[in-house]
Amino acid sequence: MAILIKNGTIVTASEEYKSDVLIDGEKIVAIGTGLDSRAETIIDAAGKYLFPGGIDAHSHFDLPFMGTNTAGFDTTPAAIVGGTTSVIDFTPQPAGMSLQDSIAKHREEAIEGKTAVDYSLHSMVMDTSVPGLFDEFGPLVKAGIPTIKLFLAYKGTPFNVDDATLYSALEAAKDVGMLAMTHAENGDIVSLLQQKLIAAGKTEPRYHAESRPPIVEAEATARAASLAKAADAPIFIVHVSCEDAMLAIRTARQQGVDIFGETCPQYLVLDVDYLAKPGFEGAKYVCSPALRDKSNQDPLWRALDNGWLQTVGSDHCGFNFKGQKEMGREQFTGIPNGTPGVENRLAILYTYGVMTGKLSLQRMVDAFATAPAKFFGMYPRKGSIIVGGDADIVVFDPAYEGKISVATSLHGVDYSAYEGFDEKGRADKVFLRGTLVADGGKFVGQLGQGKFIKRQPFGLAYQSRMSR
Ligand code: DUC
Ligand code: ZN
Ligand code: ZN
Repeated sequence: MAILIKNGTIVTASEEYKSDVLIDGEKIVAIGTGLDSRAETIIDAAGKYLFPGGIDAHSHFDLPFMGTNTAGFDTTPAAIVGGTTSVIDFTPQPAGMSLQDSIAKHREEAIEGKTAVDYSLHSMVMDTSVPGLFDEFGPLVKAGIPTIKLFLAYKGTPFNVDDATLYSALEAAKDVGMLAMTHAENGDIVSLLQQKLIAAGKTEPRYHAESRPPIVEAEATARAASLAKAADAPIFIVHVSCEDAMLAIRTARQQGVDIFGETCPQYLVLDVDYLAKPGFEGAKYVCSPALRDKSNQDPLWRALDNGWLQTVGSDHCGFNFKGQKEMGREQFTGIPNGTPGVENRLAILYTYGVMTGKLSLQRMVDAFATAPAKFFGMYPRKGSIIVGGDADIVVFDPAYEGKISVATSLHGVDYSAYEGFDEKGRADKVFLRGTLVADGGKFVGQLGQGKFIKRQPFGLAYQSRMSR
């Protein structure tokens, strides 16, 4: 069935122009002005932008973490109404299990038949005592999983790895086109500071930020960059939250290290004061890295606009306040880390970036869709509006004005981290592979419609190096 979207303004990572888009089946088959077609459905997009469907390369659906689980893939309609048509979810490695079995388990138990978005998975390297773990990288890449994640943070938990493990993983990864991603915080120092704060009776949510100050992130980021240099391998730093960590990435890249970075909406618009909200409400904002002093926000926007950081992922973690965040009432170290946000990525970038002049539309589209598609091996099938690509399209109404609220959210959790924030513009219609899945802010698709995306090995990212 053909669909013609007429009179819209297409925005890509490099251009903005008025054009029609013809969709046939799951693909974009023509782009041009005055397309004359006998399409069954014609949509007038005059006054609207057409953005590529967003790619959120950082989600945690159904993640067992800190003694509880995040909301599952049945809540992915939240992504769709927020203009995100694909996610790349992090797959934990249960103790003793191979990476490939961990991936199969996550797909079977958490995803298949449930997801509303197209999806892929990053493999989390956790239990390195499993024999032949690094030998799995090649088969994983062949199976369309060309990314691993390693945590320098979370000392004393199954997530944490040491420097030698990161270095060895980087060496093994580069040979097979695998890209290593790193959560860069100094786990030793965080653990020490946590113990000191708790011993001093400083147990409230706001001490979460004191236990992991910017220096623990900046130090681990610089160290990860050095290990990547030593291993002569590319590295991708997730959720960069502060100016100093961003500068560590920029400096290393200027010195020739193939290092890239992501930031997240929470670090662009929320700050450390949220953690001090009264009545334990600060727990809603406990995520790691921690929220920072507001002075970090403009440098992060500037880094995005200049391409010093390349992508924006949500780091979506759907924990309820009641029953889950409350697990840390006695002390902040018991609060499950993470904020929900898969629905809000486009709204925050457009309202607080584009509308304030901090981010160009092209850079927004790049960070929201195109750059993640390139880094993570989904381009050109996904990530742009391009003939032959999947018809993942957001018809964006810039005239819409509203507020973000838990009352209208599809996150499936009992609070919004952005409650009351303005929303200027919104995804009016969202197409996933040619099917209308959101209309007027409502989900009109089906759970189970999302498909697995087999991704290509790392390499295309080299074409999108922006500044050295
Ligand atoms: N940070 C979070 O805030 N939540 C989940 C994992 C992480 O690294
Ligand atoms: Zn992380
Ligand atoms: Zn994360």
